[in-house]
Amino acid sequence: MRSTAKNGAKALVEALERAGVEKIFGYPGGNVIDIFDALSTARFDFVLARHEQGAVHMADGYARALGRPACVIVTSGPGLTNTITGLGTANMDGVPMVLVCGQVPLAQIGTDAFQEADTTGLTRAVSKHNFLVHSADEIPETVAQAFYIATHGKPGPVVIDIPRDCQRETTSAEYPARVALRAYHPEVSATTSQVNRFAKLVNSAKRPVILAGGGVIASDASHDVAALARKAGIPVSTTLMGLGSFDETDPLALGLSGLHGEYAANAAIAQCDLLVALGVRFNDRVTGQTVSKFAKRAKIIHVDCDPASINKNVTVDLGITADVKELLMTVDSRIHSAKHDEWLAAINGWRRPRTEGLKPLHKGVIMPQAVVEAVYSATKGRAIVVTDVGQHQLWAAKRFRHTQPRHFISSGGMGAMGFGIPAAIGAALARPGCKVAAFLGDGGAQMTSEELIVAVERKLPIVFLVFRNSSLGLVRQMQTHSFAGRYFATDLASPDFTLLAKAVGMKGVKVTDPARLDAAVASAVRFKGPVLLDIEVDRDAEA
Ligand SMILES: Cc1ncc(C[n+]2csc(CCOP(=O)(O)OP(=O)(O)O)c2C)c(N)n1
Repeated sequence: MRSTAKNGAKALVEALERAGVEKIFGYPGGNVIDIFDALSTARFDFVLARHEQGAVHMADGYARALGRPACVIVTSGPGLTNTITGLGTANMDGVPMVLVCGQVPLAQIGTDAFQEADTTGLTRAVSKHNFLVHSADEIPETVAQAFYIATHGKPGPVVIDIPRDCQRETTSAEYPARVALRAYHPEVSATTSQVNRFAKLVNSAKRPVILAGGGVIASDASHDVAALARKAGIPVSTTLMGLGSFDETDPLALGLSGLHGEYAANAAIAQCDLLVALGVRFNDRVTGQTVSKFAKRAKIIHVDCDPASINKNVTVDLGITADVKELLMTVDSRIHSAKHDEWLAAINGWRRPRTEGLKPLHKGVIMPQAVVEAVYSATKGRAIVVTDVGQHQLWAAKRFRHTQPRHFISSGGMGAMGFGIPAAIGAALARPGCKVAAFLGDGGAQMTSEELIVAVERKLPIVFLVFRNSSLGLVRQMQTHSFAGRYFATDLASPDFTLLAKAVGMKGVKVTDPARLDAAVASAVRFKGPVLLDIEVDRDAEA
């Protein structure tokens, strides 16, 4: 069946509808003006960010909270270059999204035309794949392929660059019924012998540990990990990206491991005889700088959907390229019930009391850890936690007891300051009715504060918590320990964030008194719309 003729912009909009897109994040400009004209009569909810970096981080937060690919549309040149940090963040953390950008007309590519940028070159290193469209006829099929690539195998961002003349020329091309990609077949299953070896290693281990990463959440395998852990009596630690993949109120939970992780989790990994690593990348924050010392008494099983990650950073005894959920479902019947009482007792001996970090360092000054506790209790642990990058990120990661997947959203691999505000907006748009707690440093909050107004426009139930320590805290902490306290470029003046909030029509409250902290947080959590708490915290507290 041939559809009626339309221009390329309309073909794009129809293809995005067919791909299941509901919301589009973005920013207009001359080289996407035809696309925006087509959008004006389409049924999408278009979210206008205030900066293209904000649009991509919003899309990222939306995709992570919802578990579905997000869509972004920006213009050529500066529109595209502003997205690079957002793309890199999504690429490192395996977040599915399709970013469409405008391009100068085909004949002008390479002529230094106004707002021309080499999108293919610029996005190659920060996207999973990129396309440059050469005619309107290619648009529907390219959109279908882009969503396929973004969501199959290790998820990631895919870029479609559409020259302006391709948006304007006529096409009657149809959205394909099936995607046929000759060179991309990421779906791989474990062999029977791998499944048997997995079961044999687990059944014979005396001191096993599971390490759950973001891949567990991406493959929707949280229940399967919990089933394996409980049946075989295996404690579970998570990476930053894996927080929420295992209920931290479970006695088998060890919490975060790695550079900033819990002592007990790291001790367990150092002492275990089997490490079952599921959906992790083994980056340096997980393994430490000396990879040879990581889990050095253990046999290591590594299951990941990305074949390139197996034996990349850590040499393993059994590497399986497979979907984590599918593998765990297959292996389940071969796993024996077991208890490892002595091992668990040893681990329990390594646990540190949760009161650590709550004792005030200076009288009358709020401890930042107490802010996280206050949010946990006011939201009964049910908030979606979004963070920026810095000390506050680590306190939010470690002190909040994460119980559900897709409820901890943070820039893990890239560690991009400025992620928190827009990602919180994206998460709130993805999950209407859910309270979102955005943990922000006073540094990171200044990087993307232009997006606060979007939370007001949309009346989103977000509590923005700015940890005012008047410093770039995590860097200052490094200067304390590694540079004998020679502080440089880490003292930070900040605006009165409550006035900034008020300027965009948001409620803003200053909190300085430790005795008022719990009540202020509880009242902000009860508030229906967006609210910002500017909380003065102890700058000497360490993460
Ligand atoms: C875009 C970007 N620039 C620089 C850094 C390096 N960096 C990591 S943490 C940090 C300090 C963050 O300070 P703040 O936002 O105030 O949070 P805090 O550590 O005080 O909680 C810096 C500068 C980064 N991660 N991202």
